[in-house]
Amino acid sequence: MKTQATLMMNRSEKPNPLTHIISLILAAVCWITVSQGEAPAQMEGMRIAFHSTRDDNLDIFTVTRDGSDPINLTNHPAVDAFPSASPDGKRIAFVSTRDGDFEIYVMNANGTNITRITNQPGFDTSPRWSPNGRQIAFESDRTGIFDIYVMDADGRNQVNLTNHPAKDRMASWSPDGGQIAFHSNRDGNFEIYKMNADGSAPVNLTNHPDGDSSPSWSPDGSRIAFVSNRHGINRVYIMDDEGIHRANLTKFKAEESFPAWSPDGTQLAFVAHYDRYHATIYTMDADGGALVSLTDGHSIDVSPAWLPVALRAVSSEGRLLTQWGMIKRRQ
Ligand SMILES: [Ca+2]
Ligand SMILES: [Ca+2]
Ligand SMILES: [Ca+2]
Repeated sequence: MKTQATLMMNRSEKPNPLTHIISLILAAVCWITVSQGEAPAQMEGMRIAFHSTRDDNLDIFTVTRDGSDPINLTNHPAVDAFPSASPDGKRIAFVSTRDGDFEIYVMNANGTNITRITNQPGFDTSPRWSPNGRQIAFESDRTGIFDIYVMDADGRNQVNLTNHPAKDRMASWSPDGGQIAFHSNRDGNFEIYKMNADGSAPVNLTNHPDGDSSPSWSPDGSRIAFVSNRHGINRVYIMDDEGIHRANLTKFKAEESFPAWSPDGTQLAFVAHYDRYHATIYTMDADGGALVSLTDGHSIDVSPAWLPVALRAVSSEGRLLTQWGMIKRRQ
């Protein structure tokens, strides 16, 4: 049984750009952050970003937590995919081919001020903003095979953290920023690993003969959500950060992918893939209950990323705080 990551790699090795796009759709898991030591993230007004084929090419959209008010942030004919919000919610890192190659970009959370921060041949993808906002982890095959990299949030000081001949992909920071989870097939099949944030001391957390992929570290640091096909279909699982106490959260008939913790740790977003052209984003409580569909299933909607509410003072109108979504709708 092939994992989605395996399928993705097989497809990405073909030269057809369309297969590259499909590969990207299947490729990564969203990552979220929470500012360590701060009050619990504000869930009211929070939006969820994702990428979608609904406008005939991949663009990044956001919706409210009930799936309403979709906003296309990129609206560009190139591939725009894999959003990751900065911890303060003010910026979004994403992947685009608008300059001819898969590179990582950063934009404001309202879609303005797009800046490219990588410029290397090959796939540079799956950005994951660090909990302190200063760095972005990502994956690149610039050496010929995927490794986990880290760079400053402006693209400087790019460092290969894994530097391993296996495929190392889909970084997810621990909430204290000290460790990074990822998946790798270095033992012959895909497993979830964690390593120190400098790349040292990788530990295999899953040790299972079936495919384990797409880690998402919980905001309190105690759990890691991931995808496994150990029962014949890719489903969302949860384990503690030592790799024990594993439990399956979902029982969809569809393949599932991209688990992503909400910043307050109460919910997970994930994707159900109904077929090659239809995938829907759901949220659920961390015990698997209270399923909510955020998208209508008419397109491929994947890679959910929780977008913390970016607050700003609007004192002239007597309102202390206004969220980005409200600002955008009023413009
Ligand atoms: Ca686009
Ligand atoms: Ca590139
Ligand atoms: Ca495995």
